[in-house]
Amino acid sequence: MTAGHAWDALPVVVTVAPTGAEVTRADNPALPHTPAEIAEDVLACAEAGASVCHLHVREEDGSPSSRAELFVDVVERIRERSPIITMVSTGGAVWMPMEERMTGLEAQPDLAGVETGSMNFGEDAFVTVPADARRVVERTRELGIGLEAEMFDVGHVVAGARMLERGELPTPLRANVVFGVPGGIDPTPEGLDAMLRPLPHGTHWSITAVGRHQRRMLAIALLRGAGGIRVGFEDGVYLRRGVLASSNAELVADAVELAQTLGRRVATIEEARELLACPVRVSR
Ligand code: KMH
Ligand code: ZN
Repeated sequence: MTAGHAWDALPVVVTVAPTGAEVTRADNPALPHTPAEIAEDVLACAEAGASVCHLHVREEDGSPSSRAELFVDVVERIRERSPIITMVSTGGAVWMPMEERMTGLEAQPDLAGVETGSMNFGEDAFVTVPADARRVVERTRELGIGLEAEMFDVGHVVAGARMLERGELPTPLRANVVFGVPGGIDPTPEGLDAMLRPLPHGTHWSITAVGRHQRRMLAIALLRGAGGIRVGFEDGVYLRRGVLASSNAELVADAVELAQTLGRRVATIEEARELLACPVRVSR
């Protein structure tokens, strides 16, 4: 919840994460790979109610990429046709060194993610030491890009709160709390309590959940006043148990319906820009 809003009056920011770095076309054949495919998907998602897109890029063969020109291409294609808020990942893929994870910033998106801690990510180590996070913050400051902290466990929330106190993260804190990654916090109501407890007052928080508890976690968070929810192939390829989603837009439409069923209004892109304190862009 953000200060100044009754929890049920706060419009919900719907984010789509269309591609990610781990999911493949073997998981869902509709996964977009190229900048053109990703942009096309994002536009359909904006039509369906998404106001933010969280972007990773892929090579044409589907392998995760860190080429800045692919980020520039996808951000430009989206901006030509939609005011949707663009956000790039600096999480990348687990095997990417930090400098490769940061290349998306050169596309000058509206927002970027920043990891505030390290963890196991399935069988791999996903490492972001404090100096890495500060590097991301510094480059986003130079380029006038807003930030969303990506938090996969309680220690990441505590670290993000400390960074905010030290002025190392911009205010207001925008936090995305992520549930269900093996190695991270468990997707349970108690897990949500634990993640929300250290969040500073006035944080705009959204929820991501992966795996079979996704819909339930989103519902619980919506009832707890979440400011945002995230869906898309990065987080899950199924619409329902055993039913593959036909597109990212279908997942967004379903998330919008869930929010509305629970009495929550979905934010327009303009509202989302304000809620997420997106820097106003003069060029690009
Ligand atoms: N692909 C994961 C290792 C993020 O974008 O901030 C990291 C990730 C998180 O996707
Ligand atoms: Zn991501």
